[in-house]
Amino acid sequence: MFNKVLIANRGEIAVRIVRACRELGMQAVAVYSEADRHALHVRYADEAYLLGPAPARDSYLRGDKIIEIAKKSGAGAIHPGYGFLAERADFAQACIEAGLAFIGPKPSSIMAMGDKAVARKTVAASGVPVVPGTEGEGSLSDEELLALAPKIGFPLLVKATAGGGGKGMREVQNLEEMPSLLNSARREAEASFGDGNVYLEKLLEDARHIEIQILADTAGNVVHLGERECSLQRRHQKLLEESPSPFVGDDQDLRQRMGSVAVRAAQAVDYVNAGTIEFLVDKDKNFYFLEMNTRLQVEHPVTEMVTSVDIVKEQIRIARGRQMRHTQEEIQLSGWAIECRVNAEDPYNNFLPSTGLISHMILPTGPGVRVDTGVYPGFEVSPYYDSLISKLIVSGETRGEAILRMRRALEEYKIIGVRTNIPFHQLLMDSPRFIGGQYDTRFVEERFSMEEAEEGKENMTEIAAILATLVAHYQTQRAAQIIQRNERDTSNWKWMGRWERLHR
Ligand code: MV4
Repeated sequence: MFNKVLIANRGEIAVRIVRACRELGMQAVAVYSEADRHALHVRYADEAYLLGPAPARDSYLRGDKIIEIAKKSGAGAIHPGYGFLAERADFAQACIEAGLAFIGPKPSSIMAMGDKAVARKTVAASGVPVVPGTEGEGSLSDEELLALAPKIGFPLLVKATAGGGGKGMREVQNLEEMPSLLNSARREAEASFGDGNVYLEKLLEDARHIEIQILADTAGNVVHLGERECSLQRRHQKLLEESPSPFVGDDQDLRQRMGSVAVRAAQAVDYVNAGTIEFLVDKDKNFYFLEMNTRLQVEHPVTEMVTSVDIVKEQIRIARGRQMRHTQEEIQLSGWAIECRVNAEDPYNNFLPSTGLISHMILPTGPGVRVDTGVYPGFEVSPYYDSLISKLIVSGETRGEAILRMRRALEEYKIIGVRTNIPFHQLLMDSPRFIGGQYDTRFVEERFSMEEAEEGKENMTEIAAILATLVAHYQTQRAAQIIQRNERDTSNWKWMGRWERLHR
């Protein structure tokens, strides 16, 4: 059994995995690119090995080199984190063939969920509700798709079978525009995934994006850890996640039904380790399977905060063949957690990535605050990888407490040297729709703008100033009235004397 884990990743998630290894008494091996020589995950690990040049294909995507380093260092397992090699069935298979444990699901599960049309068919056969659309898993020709479209109904979505994350996705309003949209979807899918295959789904409008975290061990136990609300996105990049979902709220029946459907979807592909089932939930609380992410996710901390389950340690235990420590009955959601993704990007300039040296940084701390970060003062943010530099997670007894805590933590957070989206999160925390939990997947792109939110704030200071003036005016008037009454009634000094005797 392994006692040393190679972490095939970088940034905050690599640091997070090193911490889990430490707490389990295991050695952690880091790998890094030339741009990451001074990265935090390298400093925290017990050993670190250079992979190659900065571009991911020359470093963090070099599965062959990573396996070679794992063997050389005496690591018995590889944790892929998220992104990079995390959902590559061929890499998971290569690990196993090299005698290394892959801390994640079986290659066959990754494969089945990786093809979205196969995933739909597989889970639907187990009784999991899917959005109405094309059935079957084979490649469908344009002629077949055009014939099926009117039966599904418009508007509909063309989706890439190799897709996920919105790439190769097209909204189609009518049959006339469909041929050209099919064409561009196929071209984009071919360019992104090397696979131009597509399928169709009815478009669900005004839906929420809610996902269920599951854990499964090799003994066949599968549990769910409740939901995460992930509807706050911009161009398919999540910006904020929370658990529980304000939409599910205290509807325990809905939570329980989504949870057991998620467990069923996992069982349909013989799932082991941590995974996430994505659902679309409409306003009538109907929910539909979208896809399964066969990896640890960025937003796993919000689930950790409300369940007290350490998901990464659980992943490692499961990979060591241990049975899960929790039964479904033992898992209870308690309190509320919110995560803001802090990205090195300029919210005032179309969220353009920002790079450079972090010269100063002060992290928020105190009650209910957790920061998972891969950077520190003196670190240079490079343009080679995604712009996530930190995750700010807060928890509270209630959603209200969590929001107030997030505001306080965002105020404490100081990063000098790169621009961040912290101002965006601050405005979001003041937005009535967010505070009311009234948001769906289109909120950020269609109903939120930095300028408008700030405009509102300018008005607010004006309104506050007017109110303060009015209050001051009334107070002066009231003071004047007291003096007037005293003139008629009795002197202030007599009144004071009486008052003092009464309160002796
Ligand atoms: C949908 C959908 C509505 N109806 N499918 C987005 C990425 C991938 N995970 C699936 N996604 C969606 N699939 C049907 N049938 C809405 C989304 C969606 C979305 C779409 C457009 C703009 C932003 C979005 C955010 C989340 C989900």
